[in-house]
Amino acid sequence: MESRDPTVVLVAFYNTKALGVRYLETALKKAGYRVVTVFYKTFNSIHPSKTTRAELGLLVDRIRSAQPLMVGLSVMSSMYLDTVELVIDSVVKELGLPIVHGGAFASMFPERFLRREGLDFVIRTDGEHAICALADALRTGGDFRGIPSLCYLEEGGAKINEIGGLESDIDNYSTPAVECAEAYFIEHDRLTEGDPQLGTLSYEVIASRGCPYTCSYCCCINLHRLFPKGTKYVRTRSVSSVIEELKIAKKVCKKLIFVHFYDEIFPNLPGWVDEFVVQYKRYIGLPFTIWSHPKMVDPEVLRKLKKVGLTEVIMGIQSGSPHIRKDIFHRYESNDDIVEATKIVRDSGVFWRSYDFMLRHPFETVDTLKETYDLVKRMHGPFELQLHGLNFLPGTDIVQMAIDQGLVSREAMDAIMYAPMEEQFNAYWEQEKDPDSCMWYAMIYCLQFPNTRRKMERWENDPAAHRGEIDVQYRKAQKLAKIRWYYRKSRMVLKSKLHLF
Ligand code: B12
Ligand code: SF4
Repeated sequence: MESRDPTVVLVAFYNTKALGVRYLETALKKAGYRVVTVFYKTFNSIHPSKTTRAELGLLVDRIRSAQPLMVGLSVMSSMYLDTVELVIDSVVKELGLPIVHGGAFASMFPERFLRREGLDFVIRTDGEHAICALADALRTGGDFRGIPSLCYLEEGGAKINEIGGLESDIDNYSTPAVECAEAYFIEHDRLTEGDPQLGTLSYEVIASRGCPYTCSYCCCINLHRLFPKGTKYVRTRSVSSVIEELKIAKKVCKKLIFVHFYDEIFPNLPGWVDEFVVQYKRYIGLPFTIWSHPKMVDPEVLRKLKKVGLTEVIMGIQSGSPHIRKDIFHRYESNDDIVEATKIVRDSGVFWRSYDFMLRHPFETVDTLKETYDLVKRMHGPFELQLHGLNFLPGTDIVQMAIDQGLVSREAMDAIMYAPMEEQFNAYWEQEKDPDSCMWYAMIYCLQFPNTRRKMERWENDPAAHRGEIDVQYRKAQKLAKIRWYYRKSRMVLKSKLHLF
């Protein structure tokens, strides 16, 4: 027999860890609601797939039996909108329930989700307070129109309320539900009861919200522009709040061996790291990874973090071309800053160093690829290179730049950004068909391993004469990368079990 407490169903898409939804669960439970959380499919960047009819049926049945006041959909990304649309249609047609949408993408494009008179809502940015206020209004028949950050339809069109009621001290949002009370996981036409996060090897945590930088391909700056004037670019939790969350994670996720900090930039407030290292060592003691930025690496901080388990630093570099970085990506570090940052990270002795690049996009030329090759050669190794393409994301500044420069038409851009997810993940902008572009890309990749690197350095003045050999070396480097992946994972497990930091 289902409980009759006022209930909200929350749905996370392609993300079994979904921090946003877990924060909402905490807020709603505190406000007296029963929360049923459905993790709808898991993330798979290699073989992404749209939902099936059977999965939709399972979701509808689950929602029906929970008898909720409303259903909350977390639309963090535009990459899986085809599945979100199918879920909306099923919930509307078969259940006729109010739906509230939230998450980064819904915050940027609320009107897209306001299509049914009176029953659709969007909450922009932080959802904790607004979702509770909306649930209260629906439960009591109260007036929802004045709720800050809420969007809804009224006669004459969409009503987009000002964003408001945000906490500047985000500790006030408490900690996310590490173990959701009533959780279900739907994948491969099956529904499993229980929180899928409990079986994880790695726990994902975020100690702050926001980012101080303005990269043109990222939504962070566009989201920040929505906030009321004066909202800080970065809001950081206290160390004790983060440690409380991790203590719970350690207790309930029995197989846990490492922690990922998903902060855009690891907290750098005065005193924060000093307090963190003491508490992390005392209570958590697991290896962990952080994201960093060439302008933010600090040898002293890395040294302190390494002592208590920092085993990997992931840093976005994106391009070796100063023009692409500054004028296109809006990243203002110099090549010298980047080389120096890689030296600091290398000298810190952190076990693993991964550097991200976005290559072969419409702004790229063979000359800018050569500049990346030259920069990577100067970087201090060893390191892992993560070479990505560029996914244009709706609402980011780079989209308009590509259109204004005549590189892509608005129609073609929309067709790509809103294509089915499989096609979006494979959008590599035709450069993979250009032989010179492929050759320089392969040469950059080969700089990761001493043997393949030596060959590139030998051939770099006349690479076209060695095209076939470069290709052979590239395939060799790809195999080496696979072996390295197993080495890295096994070392991480050992470090975790034996506390080898
Ligand atoms: C951390 C992060 C990740 C982590 C997620 C870790 C986790 N455990 O959840 C990882 C690395 C796995 C990840 C993956 C991806 N991400 Co990401 N990610 C982020 C990042 C940096 C922070 C998100 C976060 O956790 N914030 C903290 C939580 C508390 O906030 P929140 O999620 O926004 O949730 C709050 C509100 O949005 C709202 N809310 C959220 N859901 C709901 C639902 C309802 C009903 C309501 C009312 C409110 C509401 O309330 C929440 C609490 O306040 C954002 C950038 C950003 N500023 O949002 C990008 C971001 C969301 N990611 C992005 C992308 C593209 C992706 C990927 C598609 C990348 C890829 N190609 O593989 C995948 C997709 C994953 C997925 N299935 O959604 C884009 C989305 C833009 C877009 N148009 O698609 C962003 C905006 C960054 C960017 N590049 O611009 N990501
Ligand atoms: S540094 Fe990272 S999170 Fe910050 S704006 Fe740039 S891409 Fe986005």
